[in-house]
Amino acid sequence: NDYLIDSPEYAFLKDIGIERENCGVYNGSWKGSGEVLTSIDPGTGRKIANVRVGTSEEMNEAIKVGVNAYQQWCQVPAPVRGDIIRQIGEEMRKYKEPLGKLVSLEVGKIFSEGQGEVQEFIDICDYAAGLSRIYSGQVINSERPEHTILEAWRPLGLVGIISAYNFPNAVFGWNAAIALTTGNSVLWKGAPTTSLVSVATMKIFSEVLKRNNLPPIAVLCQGGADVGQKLVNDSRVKLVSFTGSCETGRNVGVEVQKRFGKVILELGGNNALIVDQDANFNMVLEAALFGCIGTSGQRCTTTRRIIVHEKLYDRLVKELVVKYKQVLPKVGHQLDPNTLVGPVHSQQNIEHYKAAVAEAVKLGGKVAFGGKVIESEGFYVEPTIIIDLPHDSPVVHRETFAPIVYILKAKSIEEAIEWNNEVDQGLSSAIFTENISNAFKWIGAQGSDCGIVNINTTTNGAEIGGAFGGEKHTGGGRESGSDAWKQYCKRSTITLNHSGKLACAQGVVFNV
Ligand code: UN1
Repeated sequence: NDYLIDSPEYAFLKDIGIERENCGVYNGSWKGSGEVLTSIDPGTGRKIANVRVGTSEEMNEAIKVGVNAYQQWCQVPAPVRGDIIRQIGEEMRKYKEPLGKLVSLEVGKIFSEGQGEVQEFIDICDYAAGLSRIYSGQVINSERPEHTILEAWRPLGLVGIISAYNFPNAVFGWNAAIALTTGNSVLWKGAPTTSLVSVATMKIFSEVLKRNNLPPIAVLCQGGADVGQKLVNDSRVKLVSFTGSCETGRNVGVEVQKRFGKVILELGGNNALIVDQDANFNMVLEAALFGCIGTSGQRCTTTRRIIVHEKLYDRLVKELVVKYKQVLPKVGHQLDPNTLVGPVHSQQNIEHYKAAVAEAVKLGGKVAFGGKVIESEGFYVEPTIIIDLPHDSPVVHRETFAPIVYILKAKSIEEAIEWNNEVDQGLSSAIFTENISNAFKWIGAQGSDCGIVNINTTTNGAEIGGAFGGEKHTGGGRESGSDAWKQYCKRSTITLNHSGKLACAQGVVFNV
């Protein structure tokens, strides 16, 4: 019994269409002639199942299929499109438990977080179904008599989605639900190490399309960098929504811009939680715990820095260490109900963790808690607190995708905000304060420069209703709620002359 899928405990995988050998390409039918990837359980290092991914030629075909399907889909009335998305949400509801369990198993996140991720997919489908009936343009007053200016939002065409391993289901959901509702077709490449989630999600998705006699308006091509490159460089892909590192995202942004395509970039974060001197201390402790070590520190919104007022510094370090001590026995397999912190995703995360701790110590940091890899068959590290580093140490300014937090002591809220903003990344941020002036300073022009600017709640765990994304090296894109849907559309300004006479704007007279 080499593979987990062969043991009865993992029979739930079959309920969501996973087999021992899977195809990683869907373009109306399932195929894949690239290399075989073996998905592993980061909690044990054991094999789950295999996926034969696509080649760049198969990516090329998937693009063709997606573009063709678009021609039909863009003519379907928006509320009818919304109803299809509603049905997809219903289907995700039906499979929430086994699909969420697969998310947990393949990523390494605990059961409730795996379930929570599929819940985000369901929520965005509900949102998109409503959006389909209300998203609209406007009527603008014209300066010319009997003229009307209209603004309309039309689909772009085929939208490419490249998602990361840490949210292998929800990130596709946010993009696909909104892109499809606004009349686009979508082409997805998930992270290679979470190919099973891509396959299971697309199976559930495609059943709804088939049942409604729709062409493959959502296609999938799993694969490596060459396959991703094809998607990025192909001008038939009108928008590329990319989630991943700042480094790769910068290249994606430049490549897509070269061909005047559009991008949505959701890149790294270096999210700070600021603790004012009058903060609700118990709430800070809870927020820090979930923020720093939830999802084993592998959300882009994870709290990476705690910037605390000097009056509360000693107490916070002391009490957070006590909390971490209580958590340590709860580090374990992601599907064990007693686990609070699962493994990190791969050996690579372990290497990054080790390098960051070593560098921090070399730079004069002190490990207040943790700091070591846990020797076991999976990929486990100790949740880690590092103190005494200068706020601008290189390691503090870098995003390490692991449960490490740097606690920094600040003299004032002004200084804390300055440190919050001095990093390259600009995704999420939070302040804990009861002081109304400081709260308004935080959300004002000289406050946090991030896309997410919270007060008295965590840096992570954003809801789908708001726009999700960040500034600076985080890439500037926005997904999910608010008016993020506009990015999946082209805007047409329509001047309509119903006067029967031609009149130039600005009073220009031009006739012979
Ligand atoms: C991510 O880590 O890629 O705010 C996204 C959150 C989630 C999304 C995280 N809703 O934590």
